[in-house]
Amino acid sequence: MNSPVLSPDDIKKKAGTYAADLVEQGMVFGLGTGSTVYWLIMELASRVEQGLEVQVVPTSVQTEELAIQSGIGIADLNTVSRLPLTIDGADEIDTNGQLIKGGGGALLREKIVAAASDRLVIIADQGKKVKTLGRFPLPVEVIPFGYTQVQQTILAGGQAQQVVLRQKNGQPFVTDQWHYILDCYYDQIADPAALNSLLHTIPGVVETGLFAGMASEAIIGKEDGTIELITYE
Ligand code: A5P
Repeated sequence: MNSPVLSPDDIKKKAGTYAADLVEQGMVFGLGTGSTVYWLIMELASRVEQGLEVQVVPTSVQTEELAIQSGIGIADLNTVSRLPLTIDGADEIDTNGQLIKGGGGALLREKIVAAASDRLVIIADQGKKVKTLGRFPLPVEVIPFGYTQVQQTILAGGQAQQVVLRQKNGQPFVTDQWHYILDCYYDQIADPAALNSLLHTIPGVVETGLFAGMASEAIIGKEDGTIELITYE
């Protein structure tokens, strides 16, 4: 018998649903953003109906609204010391577990929550796995004031081929924290930690979508319906 070939959304559903087993009764944990996390929230919603009591620190307004609609409690990051766990999606994952995030524009809160977490578990479909980061344009969150200066500086640095202001409905896309996003096109990002540090030296850069050395594990959904579990050093 041939193995099933799951649709992209069904693969995300598998990974998201699988991750719900990491959540324990009474836990306060970080909840990411995106279409894979959506399925985790749906699974949590059904477990909440069956008596699961948890609180989440949401990484976006979108996730917060969805969590509230699903009966999941919300915690304020300012009231916790550390989070034992955060589960989030990613746009690219390299072989060392370094990530590009921010395709949905939530990278700033996602990075703050990830940094506050003892364990960052990434849920994704197999298409997100790459040898070296860079196929996906790198989102860089910037202050709207003078953003074209940041754009020019990134380009002048020589590594990015193109730096594009993200738009929505013909207007600059505005993040939950009222910033803009520059999508930066690289051939390859050989040293994500170094590029992250370099970008942070530019006045006006708030955060980058490079998450280096932050992910501890990944739950990867595959086309044949199986799950690959990866642990990073
Ligand atoms: C949100 O800004 C991103 O970092 C998401 O975590 C990422 O885009 C993954 O989203 P999907 O699960 O929708 O692919």
